[in-house]
Amino acid sequence: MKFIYFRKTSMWASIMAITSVCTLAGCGNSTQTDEKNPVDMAGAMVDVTTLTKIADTTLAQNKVSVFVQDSLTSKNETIYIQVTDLNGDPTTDAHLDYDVVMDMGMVSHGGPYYPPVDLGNGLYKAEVVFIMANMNDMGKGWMLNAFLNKKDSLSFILPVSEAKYARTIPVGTKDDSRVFVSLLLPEEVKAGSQPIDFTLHKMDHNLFPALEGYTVEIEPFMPDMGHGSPNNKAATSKGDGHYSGMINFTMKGHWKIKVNLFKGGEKVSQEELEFPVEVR
Ligand SMILES: [Cu+2]
Repeated sequence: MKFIYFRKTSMWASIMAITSVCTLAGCGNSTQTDEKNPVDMAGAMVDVTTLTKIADTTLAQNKVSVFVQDSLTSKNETIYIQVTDLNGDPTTDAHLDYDVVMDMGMVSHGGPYYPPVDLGNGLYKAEVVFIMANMNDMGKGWMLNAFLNKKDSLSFILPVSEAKYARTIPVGTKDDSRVFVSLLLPEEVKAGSQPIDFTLHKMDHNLFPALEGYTVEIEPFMPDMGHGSPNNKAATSKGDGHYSGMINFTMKGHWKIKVNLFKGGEKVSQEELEFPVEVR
């Protein structure tokens, strides 16, 4: 475990919040499954049939299901929340909101997350940065609290394991203290020049605001061969804490991406970060 945030003063408030959500929703109602759930989502931007359902719950009039790409790890992840009627038909007039909290037993804390994006057909996209993995015997771990039509509160336990290759790393900075730098590349990429995206968030008590105004300098290198690559472009702000640049992997093999944060031409991160990536 690299980092835990102790919020002693608000610890009980957080635990009470979780307890009350569970009481309202009946947490025992939730099922945790790994099965694929084929749903006809023709017309939607995302094909739910290709996703993995990790949880669902049934209410008086609705069914709410939580989908992910494969599984959740400690990084910037996209979660899909689907609202249907009891027959499984999409609910088009639902209002959905959510937040995330990590219950670590004695303490709990939040993490960076973005407002839900309504994809239509009762499907919502939620972008969340899991700043750490669930830990054995320490509370319920990460939970997604969904609020449906401003009246039903649902609480889903999220299985978040350690990312094989670090993708969200905290670093000290000059102005924003600890900043969470999330690389959005998968573990494996293809050789060649390609876009590289990051998100930056800081911690402000229990809020994790997105950060603007940085430049994310990148330097790919092959540790085994002692060389880098030309024609890389630093990632610059696209808004909402998202940054985009270009990275050039000139051959297959094991690479590392060195990352430093700059602001106004000055290096402001206190240490260089290294993100490993396999180029196939
Ligand atoms: Cu935690």
